[in-house]
Amino acid sequence: MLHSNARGSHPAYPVRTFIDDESVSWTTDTLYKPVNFTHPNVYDNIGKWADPEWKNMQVKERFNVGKRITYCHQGARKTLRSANLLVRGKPRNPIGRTGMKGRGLLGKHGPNHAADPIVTRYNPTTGKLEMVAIRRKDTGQLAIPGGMTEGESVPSTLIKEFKEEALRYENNERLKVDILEQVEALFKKGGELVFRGYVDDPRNTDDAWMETQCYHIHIQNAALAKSLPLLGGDDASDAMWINLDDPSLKLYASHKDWVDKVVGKMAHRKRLRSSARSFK
Ligand code: RP5
Repeated sequence: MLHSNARGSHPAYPVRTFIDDESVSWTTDTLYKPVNFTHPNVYDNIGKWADPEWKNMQVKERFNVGKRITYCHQGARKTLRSANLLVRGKPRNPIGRTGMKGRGLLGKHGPNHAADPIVTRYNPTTGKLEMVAIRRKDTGQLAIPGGMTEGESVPSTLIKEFKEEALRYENNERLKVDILEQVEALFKKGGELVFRGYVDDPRNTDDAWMETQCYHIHIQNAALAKSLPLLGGDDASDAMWINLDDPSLKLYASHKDWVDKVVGKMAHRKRLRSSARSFK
């Protein structure tokens, strides 16, 4: 993976130093002068969700950064230190150069952890596999309704982000009781792990990057899926069912890679079901 989004543009970022495919790897010798950028919003939130600047951190604080968890190598859980992702004690992007140092919009030095729920159904009319997607306010792209874990567990982030970004049910007791309880019960079952690791996110830099744990939750109950009150909230301007059978579908960051895995898995299961039926 050459993390093309992490070398690309973001509406809130200055233009990065250009990095061609050959120069991504840290082991390639090249004259490298990355742009230095940390967004003012990060400085405003130091001590909340953002770390202090590296130069202002005590030796012990820096050492503790090395104990942070990364899932970058095929989803294996390691500390940054044991995964060899520290250079002179400071975390360095596991995939390679991004053309930018500093933290951009990301608060943590090293991995910034997120959780992503892929919620699917078969459309009752077309029979096609669909997913609940949101439209992100920052880039305008369609995306999985995921979010930062912010110290919470992955299961509680999955349901929290899904509710915040994709559902609107306030002041509607019927939705709260009938629908929300069923959705929460589905999430509580846990879903299936699709991916765990580095996200090719356009906010990544050499010093800070996104990692996620992505879970698949399929809604079999067609009536429940149909009555989800989909409406964008928080970081999302819109929420909707999208057809996953669309070859032109583009999604934020690496989201399409994980969605493709789910599409493949569901197609395989469908084939197994129909061959089991033909043997009866
Ligand atoms: C992506 O950013 C993750 O896959 C997740 O969808 C998202 C989390 O960031 P916010 O939506 O909270 O900005 O890398």
